Amino acid sequence: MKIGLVAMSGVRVMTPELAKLGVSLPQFVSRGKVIASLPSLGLLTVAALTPGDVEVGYREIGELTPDFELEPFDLVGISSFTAQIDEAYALADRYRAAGVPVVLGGLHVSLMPDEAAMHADAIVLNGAEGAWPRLVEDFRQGKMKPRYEGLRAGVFEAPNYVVPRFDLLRGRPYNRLTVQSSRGCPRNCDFCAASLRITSSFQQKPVARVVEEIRIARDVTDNPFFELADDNTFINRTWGKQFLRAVIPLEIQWFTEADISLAEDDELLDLLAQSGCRQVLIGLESPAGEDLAGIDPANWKQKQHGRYLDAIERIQSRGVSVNGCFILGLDTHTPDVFPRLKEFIDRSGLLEVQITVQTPFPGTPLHERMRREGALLKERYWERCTLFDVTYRPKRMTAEELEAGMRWLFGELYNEREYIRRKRQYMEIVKARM
Ligand code: B12
Repeated sequence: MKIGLVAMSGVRVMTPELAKLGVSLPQFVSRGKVIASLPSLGLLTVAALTPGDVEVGYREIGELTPDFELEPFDLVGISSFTAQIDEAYALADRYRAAGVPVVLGGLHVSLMPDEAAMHADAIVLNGAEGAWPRLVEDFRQGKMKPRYEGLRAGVFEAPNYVVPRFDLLRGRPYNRLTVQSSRGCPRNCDFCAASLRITSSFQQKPVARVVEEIRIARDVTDNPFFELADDNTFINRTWGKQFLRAVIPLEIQWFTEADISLAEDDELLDLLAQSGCRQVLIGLESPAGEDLAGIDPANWKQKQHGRYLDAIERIQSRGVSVNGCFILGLDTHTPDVFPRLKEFIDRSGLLEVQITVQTPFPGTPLHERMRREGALLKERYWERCTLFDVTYRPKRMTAEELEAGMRWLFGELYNEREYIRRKRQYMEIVKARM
């Protein structure tokens, strides 16, 4: 028996002006190209959960073309993010029309199960852990069910935990690989459509397992840069310090996502730098604290806002850059948010910034609220869930103003001159501490 595991790859932007602008903005494009080559850690995990006597083919599809050739698999499993879900459904429909049963799983499927079920012989909700081995056995016996619920907790504990099949990547040209050290995030922001939605609580992998995965993954590619596929890595600082101490001897370079509280602990920051961490991505969200009311249930982000500049300085002075992420189009944002954000970024010393438009991903509290308020531009807009395309009527500006503001900021932030300026500022911060 041979199972095909298929991931849709690459990055997406629908708005033509942004897509066109993207092509001419050097750093934006280069970052896009670099990350677009990441493999699907979700499917490498599914592959590892597959019984050993079953052959597995791992495939990535950048774009589904009409002449795409279907392979003779006995069963196909397709992964899902919202932005590419219609391509995933189209591929599923084609396989099914050719008589090959299809299983759909992943984030979008977990959030919109009834929609996904129309394009699949079976769907898997939440993590594949706890569901996929059962499904494959059922399939073998000709009694695969239409719906399986995977685990929302305990995914990193025996017997559910498996080392993702990094060996399936051997011989392919990856210069970056992902490893996951945790799932979920206690902050619980209303817009978040990441692993938080498929877990019941924050879960962390034992340090030894993460280190082992890095070692295995490093073996299949030539000295890759590692990205932790986490939502918020350093929630538990004791774990964080153990992890960083264990990473130092590996001599890797890596990147992760965390929240600003990381900057409260000097020892953690020193270890972070020593461990080869090159950058942490942090959701700062807005240039003013008042915009953040209600984003998370405890108003945690709003309470932190006053510490942003100091925290950025403390992290970056160690030689670990901060990639500050901002969301445009929050309820309080008027058109003056664009120059205000530019001014905040100039002042912050941030080496890198990622600006995105607020996106009501289906299955999130934000989506539910906007649907209730009648703010959504269309009922179904999944292909626009790219973090760059506008999908709703903002409260204090028009959708056109939000799009125009995004374009203006793109031009202001992602250009050579601006990058050199930020780099110089960053180097000064690093030197000042030496
Ligand atoms: C790595 C990554 C990518 C890689 C993906 C490579 C790939 N083909 O998978 C790249 C760089 C290509 C990418 C692109 C995009 N991404 Co991205 N990406 C991530 C990131 C950082 C990690 C994802 C990950 O590896 N998770 C770990 C794995 C283990 O979890 P998992 O995929 O959920 O898999 C588990 C279950 O879902 C399930 N499962 C998954 N698939 C399947 C399939 C089957 C058959 C079964 C049974 C089970 C199953 O089992 C797995 C194990 O438990 C997350 C953010 C984050 N910190 O998590 C964003 C994230 C997933 N990306 C996001 C977005 C928006 C995008 C883009 C739209 C950006 C853009 N404008 O282009 C594109 C979409 C492109 C596309 N092709 O769909 C959003 C998606 C939200 C959503 N609900 O859709 C996230 C959550 C970030 C965010 N800011 O919100 N991304």
